Amino acid sequence: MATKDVNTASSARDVRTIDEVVEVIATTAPEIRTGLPSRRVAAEDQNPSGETQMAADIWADELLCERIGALEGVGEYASEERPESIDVGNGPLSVALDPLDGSSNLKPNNTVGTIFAVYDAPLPAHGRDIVAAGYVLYGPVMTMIVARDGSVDEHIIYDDASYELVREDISLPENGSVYGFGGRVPDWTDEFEAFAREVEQDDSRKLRYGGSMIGDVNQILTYGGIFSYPALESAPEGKLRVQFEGYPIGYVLETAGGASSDGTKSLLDVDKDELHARTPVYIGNSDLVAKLEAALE
Ligand code: AHM
Ligand code: MG
Repeated sequence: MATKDVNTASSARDVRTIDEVVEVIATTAPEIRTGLPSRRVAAEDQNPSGETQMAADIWADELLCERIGALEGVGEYASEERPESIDVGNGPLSVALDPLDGSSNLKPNNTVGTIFAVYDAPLPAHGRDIVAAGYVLYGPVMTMIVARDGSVDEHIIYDDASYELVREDISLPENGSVYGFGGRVPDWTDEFEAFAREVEQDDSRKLRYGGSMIGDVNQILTYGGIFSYPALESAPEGKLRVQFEGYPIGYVLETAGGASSDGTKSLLDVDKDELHARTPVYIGNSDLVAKLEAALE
């Protein structure tokens, strides 16, 4: 469940490559945001998870693939939008992206994000191989969260592609005050529904669910609480993907002193060897995630 026992980069070369990946993610973000207005339409294709892709998903993936793939220290690139990982060089690190998380939010103009994970292993990699992870949140302000070297930092990204560190070593606030749970309520398991009702009983907590994991997770990082896209009766593995969503968000939350779980163990300990495998996702304050695990037992 909770640890601060996260992996970090060991060589100077890997540290430099992570710096470069973060730089690409930050400097490409304003361009992605500028390109969204004309790409809020469904594309003809489906992604490997069988979901309709938006034109913006495909475009953001291609743009980021080209730039991340050009970095010398990166050997493999994969994303939620392409079936296989691709070789992009001889570097030892792999980068896995959800180029536009929550892209169904483009139509109603709600929050979307870009999630990244850097693995010190070939893809599909294991959660314990992550050496850095984070995300860009395209909200009223563009912010970037980066977890690496045991610290979670927040940056503001400006329209001219410059970015500024605004918060260092973020810790999840205690006494979390927000919660957000995905999936249809009638599709929740009885155990999860009972847990959700218990969470709601505390009148200091408010429901916050926006349909973009990154927007919802950033609320948890700001106010504390619990987010989940749970195991469903119709989908015991939930919806979110291990490599592109589960591991990176688990890494961010655990580095911030919170907890992550697939229902029984840390997301970072999930063993799935298929690139687009899914997992239930539960993240937030350690006490709430411990209660959740007890409720699902
Ligand atoms: P996506 O990466 O294809 O956008 O799908 C992931 C998103 C998450 O951001 C969010 O938590 C979830 O799907 C919302 O799903 P739903 O629309 O079923 O509530
Ligand atoms: Mg996603």
